[in-house]
Amino acid sequence: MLGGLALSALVAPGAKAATLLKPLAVDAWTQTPGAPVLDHPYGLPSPHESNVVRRTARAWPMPGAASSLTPLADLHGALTPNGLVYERHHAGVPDIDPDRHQLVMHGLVREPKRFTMDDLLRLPSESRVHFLECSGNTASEWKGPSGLPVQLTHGLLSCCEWTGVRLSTVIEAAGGLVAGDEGKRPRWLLAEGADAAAMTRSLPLDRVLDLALVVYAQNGERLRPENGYPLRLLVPGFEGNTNVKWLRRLKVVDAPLETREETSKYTGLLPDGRARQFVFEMDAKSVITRPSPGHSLTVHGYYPIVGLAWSGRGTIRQVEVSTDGGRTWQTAQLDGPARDRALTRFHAGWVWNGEPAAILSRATDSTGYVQPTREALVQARGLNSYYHYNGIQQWRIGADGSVKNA
Ligand SMILES: Nc1nc2c(c(=O)[nH]1)N[C@H]1C(S)=C(S)[C@@H](COP(=O)(O)O)O[C@H]1N2
Ligand SMILES: [Mo]
Repeated sequence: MLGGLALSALVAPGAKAATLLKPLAVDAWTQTPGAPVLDHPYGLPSPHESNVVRRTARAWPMPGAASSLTPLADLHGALTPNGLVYERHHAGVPDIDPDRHQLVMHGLVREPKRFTMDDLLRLPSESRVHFLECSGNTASEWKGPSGLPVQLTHGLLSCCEWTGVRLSTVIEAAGGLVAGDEGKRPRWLLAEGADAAAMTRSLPLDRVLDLALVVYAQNGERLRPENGYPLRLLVPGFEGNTNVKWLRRLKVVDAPLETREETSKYTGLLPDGRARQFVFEMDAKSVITRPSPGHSLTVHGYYPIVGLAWSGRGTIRQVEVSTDGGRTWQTAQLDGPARDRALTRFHAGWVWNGEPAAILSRATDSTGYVQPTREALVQARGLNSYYHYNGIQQWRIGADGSVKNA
């Protein structure tokens, strides 16, 4: 672990003798006043961080259909800054006037209702930290190591503090659920977006009622246009697609609507020809973000292994790290108390002796579920699956210090 011996190895020999220290230079930026406060009424990152941006891995065939991925290797802590939250649009980003946008709550509720944004802002609100992951995240690894860096393998992933109104509060504001055959037929919730894709999903109401939020803010400011401004559904732990952006309609129904997004898409073809449908929760997963492909180890000695772990079914109980390709494992330290359905950062100490190595992480969640190997996943689901890949991810370290997805 992070022992005194390992830490002292970080300091160059000789630096301990204070008498040998030369004074710091007085650089130009210390000698003249800096830029005035109003240069950027809305703050921007340092220009020296201009490489920390969302990137896209592929060309999309349809206008507006695109994704951009979060630069996980360059982030710190558990939250994703708003300008770096991954994006996935099926028909581009609509430009919605918040003064004209309305949400309809109808179907099996007593008093179907339309809400303006002002109406929603007057309802009791709640702020919660949750991850969001596209179920297509890491699909690149189904057939084996893709060679891609972590931004492009795992970057359809972000974590924000979301603020909005509980779904149950919105239902209450519409008079509550219609009584009658309650308990006989489970209720479903249809959610519809106002974009040109009219993204529409059916959700099992009993599983989302206490969790889901109708949100208008992320990380303290109103939603970004690309993340659903002015309103989106947030279903903690559920696959990204169900988190309908630009939300305009919620309808309580007594059976799923079998929309395009839950039949031809977002289903998984199994080896026996059957399909998995309505697979909502994102299974426990973890990935090492540092060191990761593109980094290089430049000295023999101590390196922290840092990464992220998350589960759509609860909290992260444990993360283990291996540096020998999975033969032996050590328990990683979790940074702070693990939050429900949120990214949890982990770190483990490692002394690299200059030999080739293979580093991996494995998450266990609060239900006891352990992140599987790729082989186990393929065994269970075959190779025609695309969504919900959560296999253990390995990075190879070469004798030259290079880090590769191989
Ligand atoms: N209306 C609408 N909602 C949508 C989408 C969309 O294209 N239109 N994309 C979905 C998909 S596939 C994902 S993974 C998440 C992405 O959310 P983000 O762009 O805020 O990261 O939004 C979901 N909600
Ligand atoms: Mo997605």
